[in-house]
Amino acid sequence: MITLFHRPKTRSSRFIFLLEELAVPYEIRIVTTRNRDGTGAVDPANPHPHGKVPALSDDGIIVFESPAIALYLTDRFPETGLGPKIGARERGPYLSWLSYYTGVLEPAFMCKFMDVEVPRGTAGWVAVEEAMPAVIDALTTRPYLLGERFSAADILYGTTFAMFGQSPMMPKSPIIEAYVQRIVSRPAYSRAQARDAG
Ligand SMILES: N[C@@H](CCC(=O)N[C@@H](CS)C(=O)NCC(=O)O)C(=O)O
Repeated sequence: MITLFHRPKTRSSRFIFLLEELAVPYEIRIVTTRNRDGTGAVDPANPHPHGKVPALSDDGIIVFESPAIALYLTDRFPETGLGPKIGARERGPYLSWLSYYTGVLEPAFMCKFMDVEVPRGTAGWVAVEEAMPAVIDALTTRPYLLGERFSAADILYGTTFAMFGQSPMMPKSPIIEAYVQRIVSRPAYSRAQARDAG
């Protein structure tokens, strides 16, 4: 059985979306996490090494960190077509966008949020102002990051942009707005939202 360690309305919510897309049996285990204001506590039941969410257990095999969970699940259920198989040409862009999400885009957004300047030429990531044009460029000629095919990478990017859409941190872009609409109009997204609400 797949168990998602989850705290409602956090980064783990998008894995309810992915699991709904995959249409495989899963259970949700609600855990506590630390809060920004110093309240809250790591839940001893959560297998993530820092007590963060998401974390996943697949019959005791533990997977943590969002891109790893996305890749694990789409490899585990290849017949669902939500991630290109090993050896497929699209696998290159798939791995690239998954890694870019965690290695570049999230640090870029966090720097902006915390008002920290990204040191040019030394940090492994770039500022939001440089990262977003790369994503927009990729989505200018195609509906999804991999082309015509929706993948788990779009779940990470689409839900992030949906969340930051109204924030001044996010550069306004009709390309991104249309992309977010494509992602949030999926029936699995609505089912996940309902499940996340309890
Ligand atoms: N790098 C992790 C980040 C996970 C993360 O920071 N999750 C937040 C919730 S949105 C959390 O668990 N925060 C509690 C804490 O930092 O202790 C991933 O992408 O999976």
